Amino acid sequence: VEERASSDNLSVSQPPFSSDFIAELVKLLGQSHVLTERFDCQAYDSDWTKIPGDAHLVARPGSTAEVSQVLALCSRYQVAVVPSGGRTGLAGGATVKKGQLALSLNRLNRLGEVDRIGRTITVQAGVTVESVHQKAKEFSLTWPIDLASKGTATIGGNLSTNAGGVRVIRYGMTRKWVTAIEAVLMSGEIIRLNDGLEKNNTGYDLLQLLIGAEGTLAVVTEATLKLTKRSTNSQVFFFHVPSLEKLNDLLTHAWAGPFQINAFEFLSQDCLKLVQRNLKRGNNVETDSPFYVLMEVEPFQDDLTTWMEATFEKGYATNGAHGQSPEQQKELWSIREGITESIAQVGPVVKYDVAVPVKSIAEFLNSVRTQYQKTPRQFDLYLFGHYGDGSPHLNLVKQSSASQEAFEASISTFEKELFPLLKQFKGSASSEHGVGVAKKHWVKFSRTPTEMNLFAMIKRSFDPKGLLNPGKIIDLA
Ligand code: 2HG
Ligand code: ZN
Repeated sequence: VEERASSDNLSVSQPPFSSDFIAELVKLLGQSHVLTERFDCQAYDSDWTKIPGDAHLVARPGSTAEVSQVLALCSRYQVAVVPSGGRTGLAGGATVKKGQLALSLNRLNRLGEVDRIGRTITVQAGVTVESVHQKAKEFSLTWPIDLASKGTATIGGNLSTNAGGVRVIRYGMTRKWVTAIEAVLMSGEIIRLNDGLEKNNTGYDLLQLLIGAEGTLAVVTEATLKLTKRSTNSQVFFFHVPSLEKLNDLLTHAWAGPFQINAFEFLSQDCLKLVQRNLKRGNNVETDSPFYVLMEVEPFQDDLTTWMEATFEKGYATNGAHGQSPEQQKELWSIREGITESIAQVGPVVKYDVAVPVKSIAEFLNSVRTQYQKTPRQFDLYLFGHYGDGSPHLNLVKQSSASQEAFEASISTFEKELFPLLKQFKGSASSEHGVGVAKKHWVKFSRTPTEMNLFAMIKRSFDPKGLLNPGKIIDLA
């Protein structure tokens, strides 16, 4: 719930910025790249969670050297720094508290050349995911991390959150697709990790440590991304699935199909109805089924008829659309990609982005639904997400008749059961959105005290003064 997250201890309180500090910052970057008016700074307050922030100072360095100088300056003045990319995060990892400097990486937007023999591209942190896709496409290649926010999400943020998205079932998460990182430590020192090597077994993997660190260990300024062949013959199915059990059957049947599965995404009927009503998409899909699956495949053979016939004969799906042309596929994808936006139009929402072993997802979701039935109805439950990865999204949306207090109280009741349930299923409290500030109080359900101690030691060894994105992931005593 927004209020609860915002009142969390984001950091020890900081003094207001001194005029000397601001003057030195302006000297480094030039007046036009230091924002001091609250009106100009407010866009940097938070991410898509809208957890309230209060940015009063924004630095917009234009190079790694300038990032280094800014961090060194902040260290000297003991000013806390919050790295800021496209701010499409869903855990409040970019939320800026009063007295913290927002460090925008957006001017670091150099897109390098594609290395066609090594199949990589080197880009700066502020480049959007979509720009990487467009560049790679010129060479029939892609960076296979794909998510609805790709037009705004930047590489720095993607790496810092180890973003997932809709094709993890085929390609894995961001961390599999990075071979070098340049980053700046809070002291101002620039580090280059791994330098594009495919194989490098020389001790601890610091590159992987920075991926998913949510900007708490170092500021990512540049990365070399691994590319792969772009699929050109993919096909998309949109199935009507009569139950969660049948979703499992359909997935098992799909694994045995004559294709590679690129995506296996599900949504409940309520999600479909919202997308139809609020975004006017998918209006020709009948709302006759409790669940729907969007499956993207890359066939090994031209004809998928036999496989499809068996799908319906065996009752794994009751109806379906088959998108073969790029336009049809885009239309089907737009239903899945519109869910978050259509939910945002309804009202306050609490999002859980959890993971359970794939084999347990149906059972887990059934338990969640039972729990939902038992909880006083102050919210509606929307289920969707990455079924094939065991990574469902639970969105709890306030009912319009409920007061904010009653909504929050019912969320607390629901959570008290949800997290033990997750533990019972050996799940994770955050499958892909990270921890930020929004999920700090849930981490203990996924990590042991020993792990949390190691987290704190790692954090201190990178950032002894605790100035880099303080209060995100963990609170240091
Ligand atoms: C998605 O899978 C994103 O569409 C957003 O991770 C999920 O809004 C959400 O809960
Ligand atoms: Zn997701």
